[in-house]
Amino acid sequence: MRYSVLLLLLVFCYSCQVEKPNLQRQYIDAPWELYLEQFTNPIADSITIPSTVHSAIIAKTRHPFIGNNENRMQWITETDWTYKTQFKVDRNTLKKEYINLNFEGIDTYASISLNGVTILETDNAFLHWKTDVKPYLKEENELLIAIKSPLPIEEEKAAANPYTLPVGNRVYTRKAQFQYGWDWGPKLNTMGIIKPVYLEAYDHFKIEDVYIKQNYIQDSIANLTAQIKLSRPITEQLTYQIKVNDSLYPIKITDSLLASDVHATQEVHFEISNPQLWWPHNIGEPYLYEMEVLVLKDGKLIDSKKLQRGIRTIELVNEPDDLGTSFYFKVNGVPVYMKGANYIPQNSMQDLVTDQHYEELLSDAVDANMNMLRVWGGGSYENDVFYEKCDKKGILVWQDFMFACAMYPGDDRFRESVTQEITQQITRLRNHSSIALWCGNNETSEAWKHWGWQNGRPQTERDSIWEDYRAVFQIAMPKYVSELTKEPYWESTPKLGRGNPRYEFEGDAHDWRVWHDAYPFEHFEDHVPRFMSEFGFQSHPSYETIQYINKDGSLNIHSVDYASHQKHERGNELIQEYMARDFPVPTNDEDYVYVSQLLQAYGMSKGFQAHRRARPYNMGTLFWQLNDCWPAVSWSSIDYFGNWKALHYQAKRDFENLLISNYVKDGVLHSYVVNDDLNDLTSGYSIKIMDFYGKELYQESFVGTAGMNSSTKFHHIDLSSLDIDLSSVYVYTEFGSRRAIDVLVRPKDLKLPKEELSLKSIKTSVGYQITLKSAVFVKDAFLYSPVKGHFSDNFFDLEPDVEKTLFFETDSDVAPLFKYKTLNGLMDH
Ligand code: BMA
Repeated sequence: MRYSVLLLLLVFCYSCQVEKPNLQRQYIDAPWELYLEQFTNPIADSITIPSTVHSAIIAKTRHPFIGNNENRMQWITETDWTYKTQFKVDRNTLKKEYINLNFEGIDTYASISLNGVTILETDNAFLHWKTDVKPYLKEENELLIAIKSPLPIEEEKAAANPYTLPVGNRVYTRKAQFQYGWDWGPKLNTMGIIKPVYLEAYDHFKIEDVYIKQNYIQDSIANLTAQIKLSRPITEQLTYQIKVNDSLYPIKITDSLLASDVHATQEVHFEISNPQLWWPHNIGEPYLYEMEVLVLKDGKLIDSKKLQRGIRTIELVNEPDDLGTSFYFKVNGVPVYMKGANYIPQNSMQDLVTDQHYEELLSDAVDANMNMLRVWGGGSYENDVFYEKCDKKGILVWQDFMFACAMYPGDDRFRESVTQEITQQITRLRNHSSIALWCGNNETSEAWKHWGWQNGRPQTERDSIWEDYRAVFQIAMPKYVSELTKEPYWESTPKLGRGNPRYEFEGDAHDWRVWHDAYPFEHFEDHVPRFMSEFGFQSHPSYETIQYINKDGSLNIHSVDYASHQKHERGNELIQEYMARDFPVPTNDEDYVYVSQLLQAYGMSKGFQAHRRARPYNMGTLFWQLNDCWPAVSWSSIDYFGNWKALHYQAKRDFENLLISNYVKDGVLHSYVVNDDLNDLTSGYSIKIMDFYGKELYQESFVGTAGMNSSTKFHHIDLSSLDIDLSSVYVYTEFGSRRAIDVLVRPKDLKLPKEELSLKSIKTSVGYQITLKSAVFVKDAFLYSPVKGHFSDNFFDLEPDVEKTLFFETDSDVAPLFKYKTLNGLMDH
């Protein structure tokens, strides 16, 4: 029965595809001109959209990412700018019944006029603006977008507010908050047409939005509803059709002949039998269905919309237990341990981020075995391409709303604008299977409670500020998230600041005891929270990035140029302090940069492993931060030019589903196996203690089982019972496909011998194959080359007389010179 319905549907749908679509879209993307003042000479022309004023004028001025140019470019933010373009519209388009002009993103305060008529005033960079232009559009048109500096507008708004809000005037403008300067980013407060501009012309009506709502999955059936919103209410009967994988999949449509309701929406219910579920990539396949919704009137196709949709459930389990309150995600009913990082905008001039950048960065996340990224609240709701790629690659997204480290105003326009913003953004993103969580803000609740912001304020003022917080994060957001989506809502990250002793036991945590409070890295081992949503440590970027920052092209990390790219006031001091605790401190810059990366990877690895060992108490580890928005000293694991730091290679190792984790506590070596796969693994386990020349001093082996989705303690060794100099040995552990190499003392205390490394390389079709070998144990071998490329592995240890093969991928035709550094090379011999 079901299959006969299916066949009829196929035949019918094929015939409607040949119909000419009713909807026409015309992008107004080039060429635009940019003026300092209207109607004089343009400062830049041939501009394409998206555009920011900074990127548009780089060629005429200087690059804000080089040297300390940033300081000399602040005038750009203080200036008003006008974009102008001319475009033609054909007669057929002009004859259409409805013609709208769409601006998917304008940063921020703009007055927009078409052929001399003001058609729009904008004040929120996170809104999609749309306006009817049928009355004003001609065959030849002029479009003008006059953007005002946000600074005086914010001052006016601040003056109208009855009291001063904690962090300055950025809170008055709905635009990416990091543009005002952050502890990893420049003050590059830009303006522009940051998303596409286009005309949409149609007769009758168009589909405004389609939401494929997943009702339930039961008895091998996925029950779904397509919520279809039309551009206006339609009283005549319409035919709705749903295609899934071009209808080749068993699909059953229940009702499909209906008029839209007064809200112009209609719901069509359908089912998919034996659905293939979507999984994060480390657990299964992120399978996506191709879906298409078609709306016909009197047998004629009026509009259709295609999308890709995964079928899966997501739950946030936040339940009281013996130890506090859990915080973990279940995907398709299975608890999934989250491994990943916090994502910030990839460029201060966000118009410069290409699809290729998204592809590379998100592939790098998958390569490092990450299954979750958090889109941090001080940046932007990302472009569609970001979420499309996360859907395809099986990366879950923790989506913050764009509010960070501040208390926000509560005037009518602000609230109205925020309501529009959150409903628009949820509606835009809710079909993405990657979205796992909607989170109200970054650290706003923590800041209010623990950062001294209430000090000296009268009670009435405190109440009023908190009321404004409640209105958005406790009332509006949870209401719209639950009305518009099925994904969970979390009010603020972290749940509790580290000033609250319960932060380790409830909800998610940002543990900045390491770094901001200068606690030793071992803190991560003794204080494991339920879900670590932020923790981090800074390092210097690649040599390429340092040379780019310094105007003289040098590797000098003490230059004035370079100093302006360290935005944390105690940053360099803290790196130095931690380095002296655990590593030899080199005196030359080139070695110092190398050790700073080892230090970051070393400290963060203690966290990753402690968190994973502690599952199911802890169910997630997201570090601060994946990427950079400009060339800088920062917490990132990948620098602005896409180079992996030691941390990214370390995360890749520590985030593999199967992890051997060894650590020393009070003279005892504890050995764990963590298995994130959904199968038990029984295999031979072997642990050896070896000296640096390959002599075995201790060994133990047995067959063990690492239970699925759990952490198991396999073995321990009381080191004091062995007659071994701990600074002259390494530990080799093997289980299943994994091998781990660990040392038993701080790196600076190792008595590493002089290395004798041999390096051979042979050309391959995509780069070079490199083989390394050493007669003695080598710690932290780092390969580098002046030729741009990517090493498949780096910052690794080498066992004596064991060959290591890796690859260097490059597009360059220049034969690279491979150089290396090792920790052995930095020791006094
Ligand atoms: C976190 C983030 C950012 C900040 C980082 C490092 O709390 O939310 O605000 O950049 O710390 O200080």
